Amino acid sequence: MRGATKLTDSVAGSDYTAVYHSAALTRLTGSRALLTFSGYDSLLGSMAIYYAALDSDGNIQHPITQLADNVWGIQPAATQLPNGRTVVAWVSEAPPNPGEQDWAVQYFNNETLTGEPVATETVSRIYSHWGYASPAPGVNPDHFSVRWQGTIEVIGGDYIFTMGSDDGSRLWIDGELVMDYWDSYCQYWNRTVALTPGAHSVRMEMREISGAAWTYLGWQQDAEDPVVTFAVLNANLHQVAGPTAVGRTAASDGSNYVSLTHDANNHAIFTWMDDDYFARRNLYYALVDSNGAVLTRPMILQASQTGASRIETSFYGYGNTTYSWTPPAGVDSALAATPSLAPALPGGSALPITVELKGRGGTPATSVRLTAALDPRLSYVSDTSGVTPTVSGQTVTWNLPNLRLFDIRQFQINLQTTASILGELLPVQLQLTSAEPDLTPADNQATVQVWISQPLYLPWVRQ
Ligand SMILES: [Ca+2]
Ligand SMILES: [Ca+2]
Repeated sequence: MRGATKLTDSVAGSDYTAVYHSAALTRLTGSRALLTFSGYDSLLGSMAIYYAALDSDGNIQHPITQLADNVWGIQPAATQLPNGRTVVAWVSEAPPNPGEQDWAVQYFNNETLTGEPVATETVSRIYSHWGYASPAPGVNPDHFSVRWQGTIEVIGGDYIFTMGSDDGSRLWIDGELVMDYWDSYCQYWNRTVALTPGAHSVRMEMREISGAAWTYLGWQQDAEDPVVTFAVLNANLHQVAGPTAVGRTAASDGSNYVSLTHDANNHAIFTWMDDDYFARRNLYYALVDSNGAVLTRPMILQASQTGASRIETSFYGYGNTTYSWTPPAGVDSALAATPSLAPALPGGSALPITVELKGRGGTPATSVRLTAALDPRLSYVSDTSGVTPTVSGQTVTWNLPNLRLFDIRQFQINLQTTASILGELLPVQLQLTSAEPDLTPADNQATVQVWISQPLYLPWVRQ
């Protein structure tokens, strides 16, 4: 057994990393565990998503790696698919940046980008912390300037650009100067820019006067609703797709927690909840493949489809779920009746019987019929189904609408009795049928015993 071990003090060039919320552990093949968490990146000045892998001895098998920056996301969850790829998902306050891309970089040994560059390179992010050192071979540690040029692809809308540098910097989008802080130093600046869908050219320049130097450029859509976001790691835990938004949560009060599981076909299954623990009426669902393609955009399973006023889940609906379910192909209806013992006054009314009909199969049940066979000493009075039953002798028959998957219908049946012997039990046999054969006939029947009984009120004694 290994004692508690500190993973790290800081990551990604940050001065420190503060982990917010709880970290999640996911079991991986090869006796490994994936640790996912969100942390505060002091260089970015914002939250970022991180992951790392441990081996079975608790040693770091894959170092802590930043998966997405500037996300304001919390508590990422993960699931490893049968093909070895792993999907990590989290909730952001805005759609993610379009991911890494090529930026052509030019370094100049002056503060004014004058003359020929002394060094060039291509980087995938504008995100560097050079400290007091030179940013590239042949470049001064002070009194230098840098130009980045690239093209970003956006889905369109208002985008918040965050530019930061030590010392000054300025930003052009499609040739227009949108931020100019050339004479400033060591800060972050924001500007919201409306962008049409498609490609836009971006140019950023910075200058270093002296001391430490760093730089950053990020952008994200200006959105108010939380966004479920994911990325895909390959078997070696290198990022191969994303970050990608599966779309907005369908309700503005979507929770900040997402759960993940998978099926046998290498699909990651996303579910998340409404935020209000006491009034959760919606469960959201989306399906993603191992290449990062969104197969099913977010859809809602409503509480009305489960018959309860809210959906019960684990804490905040968060976690790495381990279970997925495919409805059986065919018709499977089910019947329940409560109470199983329904008290009745001698020669009077019985406590109403509540029947509940459920659709559990992938195929709708048609010609749905409920029959109640009453004891000879019972008679039908009324019900709340909205359907007028046929009464033939002691048999009451309701012809009901089709029962689809997740349908739940409840109604009450009021009965009267002629029996008067206390303690007598009068059976009511309930049977649910449809035009199709039922996959599990055993749960299509129920019995209620009407119990002839006398209400007895005990005196209240006060000491
Ligand atoms: Ca400086
Ligand atoms: Ca059944």
